[in-house]
Amino acid sequence: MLIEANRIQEHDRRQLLSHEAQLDSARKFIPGASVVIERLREFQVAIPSWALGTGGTRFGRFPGGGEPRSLEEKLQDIGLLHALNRSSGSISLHIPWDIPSDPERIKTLAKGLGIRFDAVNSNTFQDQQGQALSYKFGSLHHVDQAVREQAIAHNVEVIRHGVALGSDAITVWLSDGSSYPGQLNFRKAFERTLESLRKIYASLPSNWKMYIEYKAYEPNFYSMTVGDWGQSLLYAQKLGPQAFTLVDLGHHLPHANIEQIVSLLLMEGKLGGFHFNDSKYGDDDLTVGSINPYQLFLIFHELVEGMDVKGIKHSSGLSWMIDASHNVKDPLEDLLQSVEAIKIAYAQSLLIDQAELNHCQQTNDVTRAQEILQRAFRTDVRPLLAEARRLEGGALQPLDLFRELKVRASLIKERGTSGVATGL
Ligand SMILES: [Mn+2]
Repeated sequence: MLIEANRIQEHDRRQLLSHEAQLDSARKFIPGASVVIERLREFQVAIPSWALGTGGTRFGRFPGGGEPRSLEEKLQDIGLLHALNRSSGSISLHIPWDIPSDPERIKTLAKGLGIRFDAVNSNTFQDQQGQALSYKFGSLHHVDQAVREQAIAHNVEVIRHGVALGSDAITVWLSDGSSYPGQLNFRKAFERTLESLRKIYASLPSNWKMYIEYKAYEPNFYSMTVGDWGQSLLYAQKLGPQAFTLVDLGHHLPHANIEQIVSLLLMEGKLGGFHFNDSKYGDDDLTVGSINPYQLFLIFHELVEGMDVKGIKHSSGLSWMIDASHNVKDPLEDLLQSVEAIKIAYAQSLLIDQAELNHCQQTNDVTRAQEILQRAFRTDVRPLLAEARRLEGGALQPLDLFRELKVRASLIKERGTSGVATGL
């Protein structure tokens, strides 16, 4: 299914009067509204290929139908999102779930939909059919060199697929760890992992980046070999200038101050990218902004402040990606909500008067500092988002139009109810 431009224009025409009234009022009380709109027009968030189908838990999965059955259909789904919100112009692939049989054809299809290829992801957290050696006790940290070599070869292969599609980064997330005390020598596990990562790093093209994602626990419950930002940063520093830390919002212990982590990684020039989601208890992978939008705003505040100090371009300096799972919502609706939440937090963070905040910090005016942040957070920036979308040819209200056009019903008609997206 494709959403034709005239359907979007017709929707925007119907909404225009009320949109303009809201935009006029927003412009009156938001200084620099035009600059925010311009920034929003550029901002893109990558959609992971595995988020287009219904997720599940170890207890069950309740698919809603019309799931993409191939890489082509995954691209088409992201094309739908991008047509509606003009901010979902890239895809993050997962190998081996998304190996393109014909990279040139896939590239042409993506180009036609205005989609580029973000970081490619390797998978050594599960055994694939026909795989010679098992990752039951880890991959890059495994005690058996033959297992490590197999995992290294897989990552090199992922880079090769990424090069063929025009991607320029690989994200390595390891489930390696231990579930019981005594199972693992921490130091030796770190050293073996570093040696393995060095071999993968050596095969990176010169314009590529390697993102090292950390996670506090799960699937291992006693230790993780890349368990926190400190460990990830150690690897990234030892590997070299093309290696960076990747922050996934769900991969921390409860109450971690993620905004402080972000600030310090940026200071060190080692923040590579972001996986957005939201959580209440653990790695819940819920819709971005659904549980704790204030934390998301505080993170964006540190991101924007830190990027500005370093002269990093907001839209392309870091890799922005959603990494969520949709168990009870339509995946495409959930993704529209997530992209919207990310852009709201970003736009609000642009409203912070940095000079005024800096003055408060220098004079220990704690009360005023809080007021500055919360004034920005409590500003309704949605008319600015809508205007940015309209100017880019997107829908003023993407979710409404998605429902009006009965997109899911069309996808079910096209693909049936029983198809399962690869990787799920
Ligand atoms: Mn992630």
